[in-house]
Amino acid sequence: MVANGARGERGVLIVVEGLDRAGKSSQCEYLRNFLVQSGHSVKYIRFPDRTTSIGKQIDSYLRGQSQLDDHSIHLLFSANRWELAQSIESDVASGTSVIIDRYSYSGAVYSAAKANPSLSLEWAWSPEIGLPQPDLCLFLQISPEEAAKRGGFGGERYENETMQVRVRELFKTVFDLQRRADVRTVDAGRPLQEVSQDISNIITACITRVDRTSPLQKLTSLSSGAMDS
Ligand code: Z5A
Ligand code: MG
Repeated sequence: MVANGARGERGVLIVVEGLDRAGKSSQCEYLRNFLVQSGHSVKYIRFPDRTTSIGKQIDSYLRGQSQLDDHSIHLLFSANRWELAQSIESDVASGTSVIIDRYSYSGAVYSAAKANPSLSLEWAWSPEIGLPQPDLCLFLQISPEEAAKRGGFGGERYENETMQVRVRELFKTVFDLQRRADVRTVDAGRPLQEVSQDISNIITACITRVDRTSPLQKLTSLSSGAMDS
């Protein structure tokens, strides 16, 4: 695998998505080590980034310590990505690969899963348009039964059966519509090492395939993603 920096190429932008307890953060950690050992400079970001002032408002909302209108919290999640967008772009441009744990796809589907009549999936996607488009999105798929074996729901908002069922369906819809995105579904219900092995194979192929002399693209509207394909 050709490490970043070689021939002045940019880094790659990889997003890891999936349902609750699919193992996203565990696999991001694995992926970071895998890329570092392969000679890459790597940054790991997770959304929500609860450290910023916007992130602190999100954290309080998720813990049930504050109440916010559905649209307002949705826009805060998006703003939390926008506040890091420039630094992601400049890191990637200077040869650092960036791994992101949850991104715009989670942003759109969790809000749309609330089934608020004035918060459609299209509406939820709109503020994401123009953010850096990942070179690859790994979608960690897990059945409700396998997820349940990893412990019960935690105490945060959205950690309940009704939300998770809707979120599962909406992830399918958003990936069908955003066909520009290179999405690879990984069966995450298997032992950690088996999942990691699949991920390293997919990443190695992605790094070879991506044209790292061209800049990152931007996320487009959901419908334009479908029409272009
Ligand atoms: N949200 C939103 O509404 N809008 C947005 O724009 C964004 C997010 C970005 C908090 O997210 C909530 O915010 C989330 C979506 C919403 N709500 N829900 N549900 P978060 O990312 O901060 O949530 P988290 O705390 O990281 O939980 P998680 O993502 O569900 O977990 P995970 O990262 O997928 O799993 P993990 O922490 O790696 O592993 C979970 C456990 O399973 C742990 O004990 C592991 O050791 C174990 N594990 C992992 N993999 C395996 C395998 N393969 N076998 C056995 N056990 C395993
Ligand atoms: Mg996580």
